[in-house]
Amino acid sequence: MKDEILKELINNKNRYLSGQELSNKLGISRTAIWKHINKLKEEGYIINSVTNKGYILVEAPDILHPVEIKELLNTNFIGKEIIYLNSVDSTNNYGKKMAENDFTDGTVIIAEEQTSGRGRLGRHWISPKGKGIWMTIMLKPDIKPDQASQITLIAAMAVLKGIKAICDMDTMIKWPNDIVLNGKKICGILTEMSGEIERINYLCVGIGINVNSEESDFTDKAIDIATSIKIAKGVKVERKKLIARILDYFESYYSTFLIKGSLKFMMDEYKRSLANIGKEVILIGKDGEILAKAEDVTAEGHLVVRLGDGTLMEVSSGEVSVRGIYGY
Ligand code: BTX
Repeated sequence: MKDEILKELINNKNRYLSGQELSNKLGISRTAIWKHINKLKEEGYIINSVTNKGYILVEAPDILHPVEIKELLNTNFIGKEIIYLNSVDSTNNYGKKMAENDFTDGTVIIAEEQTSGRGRLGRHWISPKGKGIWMTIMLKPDIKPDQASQITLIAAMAVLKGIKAICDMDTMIKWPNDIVLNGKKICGILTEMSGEIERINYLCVGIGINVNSEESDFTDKAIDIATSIKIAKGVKVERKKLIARILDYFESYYSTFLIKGSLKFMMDEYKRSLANIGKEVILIGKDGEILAKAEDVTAEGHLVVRLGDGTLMEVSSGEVSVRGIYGY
């Protein structure tokens, strides 16, 4: 009921809503309305209450309340269901546990803080409270398991476009799963899959974005390679708006991908946004490290590299980890 009241207040931002009006609409007593309003105030919502006029929302706190995010969304299924957590070990872990008992396609898990945020290969992902976007999009795509890594490219495009739209900043994609700004990592994507040889059961698309993190939020080691939108821009960014816009873009690219069955439709745009094309890279695989030059990305999402002897080779993100020689 508290969420219903918040929704009414958001949709009537320009006028006072009387206790009676809310009571008639929601079918609860005016005293109950008053109690819920007090709860919202405790959560940080600034609501003016004026006798004989009613309630008006003056300011919302910087928390990722699902009701507010849903009001900003323009999607058909992504984020129609949002699970909001104050603190969690990892939103991807939460998603996997949730999937044991089924879930609605497009459910998004959002946390204010991750205590054991994960990168690839068990690496740690720094996720301080209230500073970033730590979220997982849960999907049930009818695609082959070997196409799963292509969803990472879609997520990267969606983040890049969302940041451009909301923050007016140009970022770049470091294939396959990072977004970089001024040569430093601003976002990482971790796509995990549960499936069989021929079929995907579900995907967890984990997205971590350093939005309002300060330099002091990063470890000494990470600060050399990481940055945040706030550090670069100098001002705080509204995380809710950024989440909504990223999810809008994600649904748009993802739906087209499912219809067309390929990423061809977005590859020109994707390649224009790539930081590592034409750059020397180190491919780190199970057999050691190879020096190569990144030349292209295929519609299957594979990186095409030229080896020292001039031959071309296609690598998938599952096989290698790519490191730039001079930053990104
Ligand atoms: P990655 O393995 O490419 O990057 C991890 C590396 O990045 C770390 O070893 C560290 O050097 C550096 N790093 C750690 N934290 C940060 C940070 N906040 N910003 C920049 N660099 C950092 C990238 O893995 C994939 C990360 C996905 C994170 C999301 S958050 C929501 C979801 N839940 C979860 O546990 N992981 C994903």
